[in-house]
Amino acid sequence: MDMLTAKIEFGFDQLTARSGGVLDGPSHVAMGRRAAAAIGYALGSEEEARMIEAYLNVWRLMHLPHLPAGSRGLTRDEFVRSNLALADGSPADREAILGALADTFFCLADVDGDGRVNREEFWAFQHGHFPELTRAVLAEAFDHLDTDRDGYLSRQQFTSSIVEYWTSRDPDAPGNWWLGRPAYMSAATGSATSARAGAGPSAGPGVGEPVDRANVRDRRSHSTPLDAPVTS
Ligand SMILES: [Ca+2]
Repeated sequence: MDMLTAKIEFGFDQLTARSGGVLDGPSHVAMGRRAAAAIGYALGSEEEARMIEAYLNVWRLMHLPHLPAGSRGLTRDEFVRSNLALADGSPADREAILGALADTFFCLADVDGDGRVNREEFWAFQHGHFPELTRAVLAEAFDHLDTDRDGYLSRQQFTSSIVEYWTSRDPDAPGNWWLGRPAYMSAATGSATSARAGAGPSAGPGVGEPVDRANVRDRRSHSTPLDAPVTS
């Protein structure tokens, strides 16, 4: 399996870890709710409603038009196929679709609106999408995405990381680390080459370290009814 397919599959599995392996409307509501809770917005608040609405819009604009007739959600195969088509399609299409989505996501992630995403904002945003990823994994991701190491993801770093994660076959693209250590680096398929892949910083800032600027309202993560793991 090529590295891009491995990234897409891993991403889909993380994205749907709590929605039974299907990407659909309700799973987007859950993402918005989790992201809002991670930021510290109160349950039932206007801010939470706006966040959920933004995620529903992503569903409506990005995925709904591509659903097979009669289907209510995207399966892994469908998701991988449409993502590969986007990756191998024209750069203009990629920019129009994924670039625009990445821009929307940047606005959602930059909670304090200072034009950059700090470590805590990154965690809160990613937690909405990928609730199974730990703080340690996301801290390692942040370290690789923050290529100039200033403690923030610029709009450019943030959006290009999204585009790279979902479409790039460049093994050196920083965006491969969007969800932490890339799956293909530790996967069995790459066992022969994985030894030389671990060139990143060995001990970056870890779990217990205080966040440099915790601009997100607080660190509480309210659990929500939809936040419970869906066991299959
Ligand atoms: Ca910010």
